Amino acid sequence: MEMTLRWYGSRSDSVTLEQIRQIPGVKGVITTLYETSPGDEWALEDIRALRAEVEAQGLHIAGIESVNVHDAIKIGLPERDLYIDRYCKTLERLGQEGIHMVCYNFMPVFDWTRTELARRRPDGSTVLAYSQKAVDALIPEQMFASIAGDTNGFVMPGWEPERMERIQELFALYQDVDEEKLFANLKYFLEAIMPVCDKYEINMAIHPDDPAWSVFGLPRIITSLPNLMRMMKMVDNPHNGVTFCAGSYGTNPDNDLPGMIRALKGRVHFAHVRNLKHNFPGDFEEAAHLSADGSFDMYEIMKALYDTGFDGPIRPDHGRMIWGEKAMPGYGLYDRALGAAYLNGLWEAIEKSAARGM
Ligand SMILES: [Mn+2]
Repeated sequence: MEMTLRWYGSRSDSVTLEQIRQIPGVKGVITTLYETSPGDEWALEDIRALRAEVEAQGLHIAGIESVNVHDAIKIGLPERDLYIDRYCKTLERLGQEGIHMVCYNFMPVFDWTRTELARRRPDGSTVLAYSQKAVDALIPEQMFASIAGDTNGFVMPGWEPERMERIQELFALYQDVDEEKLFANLKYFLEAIMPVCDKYEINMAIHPDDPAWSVFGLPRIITSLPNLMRMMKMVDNPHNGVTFCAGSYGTNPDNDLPGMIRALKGRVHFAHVRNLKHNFPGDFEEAAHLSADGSFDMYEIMKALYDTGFDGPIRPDHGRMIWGEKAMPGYGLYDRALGAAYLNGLWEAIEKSAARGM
């Protein structure tokens, strides 16, 4: 595995590359071209400039999160071929620039969903949280307004105000898209991009739906092991893989996280490892990465990655807001750096125990 940190670019992130470089064991960043929109063809010179900026600080780009998929592709509109063609051009250029892992998602309308961005925990830290009761009481248009005041002034990826203004229109477009249709549209997309992925050795890593169930009646398919196995089989190419996001799959306590990693051996191309605390059914909040602070066994998650020979980029995921930091909720420096150090510690212990035959 390679420990990395997500970086939102010098224009949007409060965390700098200089700071990231000082986190022990972090040599790679996960980033994207934040000025692009889904459906844009990325210019080679923009990719080169981003790469040069990262490399000037002694780091490298370990992968892209994300190259977003245009809604026409998810919905299956006639113009999808045009957008798939552009997606392929972007992948080609990333491959030419030595980037071989691309994260994406296939979630309709909403990216991740939370009902609170700053729930206070007993230790005074604040975290992102989700309450099904709160979601059930909202209409989709209110969702954005209800969290907008807690973003610390940052634009949350997937929750851009321009996108939220189009919510009703988006819901109408997805009206006839059920789970079966979404699977079919994903298959169409993957089959079209696999030749480019084969040529440039690009590992595609689909991010799970978060939370791992239908929200506001929209179909969600990347939620469970049976659905993932269906996806792996429908386009059976090693470059068709997953982002194993512990926090997203773990929103559903029925998902056995280490068991899923073991079943997906060879197809996990990227890992997001964080912890959640389930309070009661339908209510969870994000926790520190430490096993004891939440509901997941982080040792077992890392052990499953180790045992399956995982060698892709890994990153700590959302962190708590601590020590007075003002940053994009979930993406401050301090708690993610603690997360990286902790995960590196688990990995070293697992590696050394294995070498001693323990
Ligand atoms: Mn994630």
